[in-house]
Order: sequence, then structure tokens, then C-alpha cells
Amino acid sequence: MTHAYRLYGWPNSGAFAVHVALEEARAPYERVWVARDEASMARFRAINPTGKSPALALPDGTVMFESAAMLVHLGLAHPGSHLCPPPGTSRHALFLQWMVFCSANLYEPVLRMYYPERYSSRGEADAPAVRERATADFLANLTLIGSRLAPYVLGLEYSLVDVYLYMLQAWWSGDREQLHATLPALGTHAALIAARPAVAKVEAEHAGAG
Ligand SMILES: N[C@@H](CCC(=O)N[C@@H](CS)C(=O)NCC(=O)O)C(=O)O
Repeated sequence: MTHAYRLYGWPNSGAFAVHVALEEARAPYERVWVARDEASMARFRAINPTGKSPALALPDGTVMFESAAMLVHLGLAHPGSHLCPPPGTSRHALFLQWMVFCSANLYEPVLRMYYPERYSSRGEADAPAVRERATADFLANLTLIGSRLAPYVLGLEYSLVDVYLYMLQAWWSGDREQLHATLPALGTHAALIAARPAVAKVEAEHAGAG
């Protein structure tokens, strides 16, 4: 019997990139949308103590949280799908660098943009200032990674860090067309990634559920 992965989360969250990775790997998986009511969240916290989306149960039952770690793991666990450079190579080192960069420097300001009241003891009172700073940080870090696109993050080699970047840039709270006009390489990158069948499939599924 083939044991499947089980991806938990909610639509249009960090589960998106992991969902694409499972599709790209052609791995057997089950997708579980978690409802946000108290009882469902209590059940989810028993699986994933952070209570954040996503969580990934591996085929042997091990449960992971942290989306970047899931993407690295899936890339390594499915070498035949060529979703990351071979481990131990300099290309893999750069893959790890950009995965951590995306998690620490793009996902992090996104959370400050969307949940600004959590980042000050004054709550809502400081939310506009927290959001403004987060937006500036997100844009600065997007500009840095955007300057390296040729056309993918790793040059001519597509990898799961492209899926991660695609998901994160889509969370820009401003005008996306304007963003791509300012950072044309990012616009080209987004169009390339959106055209991948796995991405289009997952995007339609999340749009239909969200
Ligand atoms: N570092 C975590 C962040 C996960 C995260 O914060 N996910 C968001 C959705 S994109 C979430 O669960 N938000 C709900 C909340 O914080 O209450 C990861 O990369 O998996």
C-alpha cells in the first residue's frame, strides 16, 4: 500500500507552495482544509502545535510545520522530480540560502503586514505604523531577490524556491501590476511560474475554496 502525504491548512495560505510542491513531485497526497472555528482549531493544534497553516504529515506519519522546511524536504525526498539542486552542491547551498531568505525576510514581514496588532503592546493603536514598516521591509527584500532573477532564482534552473517566491510576492497588499512594473524581472518570473500546470491547478483549487 502506498502511504500518502497529508497536507493540512487553509486556502491561499502558506499551504499553497507546499501543495504545488506535492503536485510537482507527483506524490500521492491528501489535502485537508482546516476550518477556523474553535473546535476545529483545537483538533488542528493537536496535530500542529503552532496552529499555523500549513502542516504536513509525511508518509510515515511524522508531522512537520514550517513551510520552508517542507519545501526543502520535498525537493530532497523526490530527486527524480528535479525540484531542487542535488544536496552537497554549491547550487543546493544557494537554494537553501534563498529558501531561508524567503522565510525569514519575506514571509516574516507579510505576517507583520497582515497581523500588525500582534507586534506592539499597544495593539491596534500601533497597527498603521507596524504595517507601514512591514510593507517597506517586504518591498526592500523583494527588490533584493528580484534583482537576482535570471529568469528563476537559481538562474536557468527552476526549483521550489521559485514557487515560494511566487506565493509570497502574490501577498503584496498593493497593486500587483504596479509592483511588476517597478520590478519587471519579478513580473516575468510570476508569469513563468503561473504558467506551470501544477501551479495553475493548485491556484484554481485554492481560489475555489477560499
Ligand atoms: N513560519 C510559518 C508561518 C506560518 C503562518 O504564519 N501561516 C499563516 C497563514 S499564511 C497562519 O497560519 N496565520 C494564522 C495566524 O497566525 O493566526 C511557516 O512558514 O509555515
